[in-house]
Amino acid sequence: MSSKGSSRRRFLKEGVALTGLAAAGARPGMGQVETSQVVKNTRPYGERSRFVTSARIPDDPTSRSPAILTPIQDSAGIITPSGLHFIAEHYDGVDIDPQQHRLLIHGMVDRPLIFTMDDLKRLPAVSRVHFLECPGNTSLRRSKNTESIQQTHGRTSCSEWTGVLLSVLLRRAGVQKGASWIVAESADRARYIKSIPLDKAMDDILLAYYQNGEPVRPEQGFPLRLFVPGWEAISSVKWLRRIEVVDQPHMARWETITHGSIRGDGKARWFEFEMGPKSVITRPSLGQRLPSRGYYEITGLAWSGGGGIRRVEVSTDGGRTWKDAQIHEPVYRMAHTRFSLDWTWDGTEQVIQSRCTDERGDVQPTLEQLAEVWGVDMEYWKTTTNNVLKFNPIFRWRVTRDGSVQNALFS
Ligand SMILES: Nc1nc2c(c(=O)[nH]1)N[C@H]1C(S)=C(S)[C@@H](COP(=O)(O)O)O[C@H]1N2
Ligand SMILES: [Mo]
Repeated sequence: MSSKGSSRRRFLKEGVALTGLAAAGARPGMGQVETSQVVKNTRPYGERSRFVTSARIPDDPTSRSPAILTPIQDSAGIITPSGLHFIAEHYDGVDIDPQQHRLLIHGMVDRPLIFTMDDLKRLPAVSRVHFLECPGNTSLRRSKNTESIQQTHGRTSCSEWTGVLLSVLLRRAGVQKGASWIVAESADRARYIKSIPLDKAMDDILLAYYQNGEPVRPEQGFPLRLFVPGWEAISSVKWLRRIEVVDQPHMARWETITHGSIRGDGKARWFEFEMGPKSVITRPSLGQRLPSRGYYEITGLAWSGGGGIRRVEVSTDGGRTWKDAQIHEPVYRMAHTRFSLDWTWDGTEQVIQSRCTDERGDVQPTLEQLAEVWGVDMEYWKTTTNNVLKFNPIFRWRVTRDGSVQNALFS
């Protein structure tokens, strides 16, 4: 962003007043208490400061297995701490002893194989930073009736995943001619099953056993999960125990009834796979309140199943004009990407929004463009009871005169 330098300087000048004010009543080190060696010794696995309270929340406390949402509004950089990764599962999870765990690869292969976790870890490992996003993230229903960005956008997280490429195992097993799909199955009670085209399996699918430098968390599928970069998170089978190579999809309930997206004409879309380009301003965002007029750094995240984020534009005037936001390094393919823009709020009502473009040139659509794709009119979004999944329109927040931030998507 070319204007970055000068607006920084302007901010620093304006900022003098702010800093001076705070310093009057403060002294360095106020509020500090010494911790003892005893505290340090009893924490072989560290905890965050007791003053840090950012937390996941359930989307529906009355549900037996509610989704647990990432506090995306508190995020900085691009990595979601493992303890704040969103959780979505049908029924409950499962507690697996990694010594006992086995992975079976069979079906249309020359040599069916069984791997222990130690076998898998002996193979060459790769580490990749990728987002995971439930297709229900920002679904139409959730985009309307929520009070915080955590509720609208909390079904996506981004981690460094380490494991072995599925293609390595499939080559060892020897995929037979005519095979075109794999079916992955979980070890939990749900017997979660997902069909995935073989091409993707031979490309970049990971069998992940590490997440952010330590074993995958139990909620994320310990000791082994499938990780399918850029695709609907429903493909990333947790607690993975079996992969069958086949010549047609399984049509399991989790890929048909549960995760189909109902169209305007009542039919459902199945097997859509890739997540479209999406971005959102996380600060200021729905549920927050700006304490006073003046300088703010608008910041947010952008991601796309289509590859790397190349451009993010931000509008602070209801979409009349757009400015290129600064894209922060590092930028990984199919990963959350941090962007920011300097902004001075003058105390009047403003609508702020972001849109992103990925490496293929795909641009995050407007509501109008999405309506066209869906073959519906703009009224449909307001009136339908269908919960449209993979809903990725440009999101708008309204900063009102009292500083509170509201959802302006449909107004
Ligand atoms: N075994 C199993 N894998 C699963 C699921 C599940 O219920 N069971 N849920 C899927 C869905 S709907 C999503 S959105 C992602 C969520 O992954 P996470 O809980 O690690 O965030 O896991 C997918 N993999
Ligand atoms: Mo999901």
